[in-house]
Amino acid sequence: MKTFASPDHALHFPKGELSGGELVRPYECPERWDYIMLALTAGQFGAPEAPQPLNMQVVNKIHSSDYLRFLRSAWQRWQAEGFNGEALPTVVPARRMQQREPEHIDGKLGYFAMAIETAITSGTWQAACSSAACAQSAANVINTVQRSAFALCRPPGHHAGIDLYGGYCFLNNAAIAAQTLLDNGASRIALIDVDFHHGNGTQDIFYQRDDVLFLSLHGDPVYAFPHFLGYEDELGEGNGVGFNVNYPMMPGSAYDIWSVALDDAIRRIAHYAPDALVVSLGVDTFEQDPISFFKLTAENFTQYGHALGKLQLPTVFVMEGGYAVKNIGTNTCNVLRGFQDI
Ligand code: OKP
Ligand code: ZN
Repeated sequence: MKTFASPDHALHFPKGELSGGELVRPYECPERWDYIMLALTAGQFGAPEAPQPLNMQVVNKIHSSDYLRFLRSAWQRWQAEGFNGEALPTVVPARRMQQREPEHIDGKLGYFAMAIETAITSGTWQAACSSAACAQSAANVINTVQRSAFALCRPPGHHAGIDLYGGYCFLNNAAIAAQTLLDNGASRIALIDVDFHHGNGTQDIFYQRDDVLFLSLHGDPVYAFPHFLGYEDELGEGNGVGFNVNYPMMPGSAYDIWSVALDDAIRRIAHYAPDALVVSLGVDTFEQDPISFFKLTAENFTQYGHALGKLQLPTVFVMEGGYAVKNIGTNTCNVLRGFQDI
């Protein structure tokens, strides 16, 4: 399996994340990347390759031009105001307040935010582009010989919507991988999101489309971030009706429950008969994850990797969350090893 990673991830390292009313050291930290690199290199995967430059034509099919213009210039606008801290929103457009994009950066930050814990800093745009480039390169390497690839994306992407950032995400790396596969000739993609959190951004992007079947296994939004999306009755819209499948699960859910949802998702994927599979791979379902409430063990990651491998589909793995930093490399590689061991 080819793997892709970029050292540019380190350009995004905010000092603060708004959590429990405090500015804490971000859970989504650069060491996450280091531990995954270490495990990849120590295992049978070898040193990852650097990605090719990001093809913005694909990104423009996923995110709005207003949003991309905002992200690209947010830090510069923030600095131009003379602000000392990292760029965080303070005002958000609540009900009946979403008619226009404000001119002031304070207004823009809230306008494009789906959550306000995530700071934008000087290197955020570059890091987000390189992260997306890893996903894109992994998608581009898929052919009859290379049946699978892994993108060590950081920052993650699945909370980033058409014109929304937040939840540590800026560009939707998995959606960019799916669109890349379509642009390379695929006609149907299945995108399964196994991160603990609902992939609200990916759902948003493909909600009206029937060329990407989106399935997400996650903590019930009644109890878990992102709270506003990820319910079972969200089935898609227009052409997309029936192409969005959510599996919300209760606090404390272990593999006996989680694997039932996975088996159903796998059955639906097989029935859809896609040309390729994209996996939004978050390992924050781990029992020791500090911000999540599922109870998967290290061994469970190998098991579900194996189950995904049995689909026998060209597969692009895109890294998402996972905050038990010391275990993140092992758990991620367990999925990849399970997948290959078929
Ligand atoms: C990103 B990814 C819980 C606050 C949650 C944001 C979590 C973003 C997760 N009290 N904060 O899906 O792993
Ligand atoms: Zn997550």
